[in-house]
Amino acid sequence: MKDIMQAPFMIEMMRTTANMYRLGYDERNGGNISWMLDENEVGEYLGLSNVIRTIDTGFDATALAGKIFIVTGTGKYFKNVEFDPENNLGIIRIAADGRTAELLWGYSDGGRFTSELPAHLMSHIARLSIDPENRIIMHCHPDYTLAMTQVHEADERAITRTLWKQMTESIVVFPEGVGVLPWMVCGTNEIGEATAEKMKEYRIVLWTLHGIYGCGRDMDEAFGLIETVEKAAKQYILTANLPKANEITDENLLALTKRFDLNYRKDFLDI
Ligand code: 2HA
Ligand code: ZN
Repeated sequence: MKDIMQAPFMIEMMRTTANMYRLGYDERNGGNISWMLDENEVGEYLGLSNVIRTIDTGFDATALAGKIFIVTGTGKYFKNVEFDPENNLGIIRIAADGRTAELLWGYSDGGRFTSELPAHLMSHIARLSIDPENRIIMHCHPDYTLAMTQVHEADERAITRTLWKQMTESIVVFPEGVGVLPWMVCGTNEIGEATAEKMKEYRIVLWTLHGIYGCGRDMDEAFGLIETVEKAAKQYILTANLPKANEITDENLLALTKRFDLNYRKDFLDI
């Protein structure tokens, strides 16, 4: 067996959580990441028949039976992952009944996966139905995105248009726009179902007065989406109270969609 601490997915989880903590996206135990791993790759590092214990997921994830995920732990701090991954992360496999997670590695103090596992696994199911290559679901609490959900109308078309008009890159990076959920109780199956429904249409979902969900085929895509939305939201918060001298128009946005051949939300433009 190879040393799991050298596994590329382990190194990337440590680097990403540390980076997000330092960016201020994940205070205390805020945020969570789940990454669907390749079974053959995991098998190079772990005996796949060695189940440490089983944990009830509390919902039906039969569509993911047999799939293996590395997931941040509940109550665990992103800042600590790089120093003690075996305690702060876990590798789980969804059992055939769809309701049991088989722990293959990690959560070494007896812990369990993030309280947001329903939102993660339901979002994985939704995204895989749109993009079979999707692997990552990521949630965090970036400052400016969160601030924007306090002061901006929580309407998908309106908030997408505002984000697109903050900087040229926005529509290029998220041409499908952003989904928005109203404030809801977190950690529940209900917010999981609502997030997953939005994920069929968007790779970014804002949770009003809470944070953001992003997804992607790899860590760079999921994180890149979130940091781009956060940068646009920062521009909005920095300038919302100032008179605008220059603005990206709908014609400018249309020109970008042509230049970059974007599959964009046409009904989000006033053209
Ligand atoms: O894991 O961010 O939404 C802590 C959270 C819950
Ligand atoms: Zn959260």
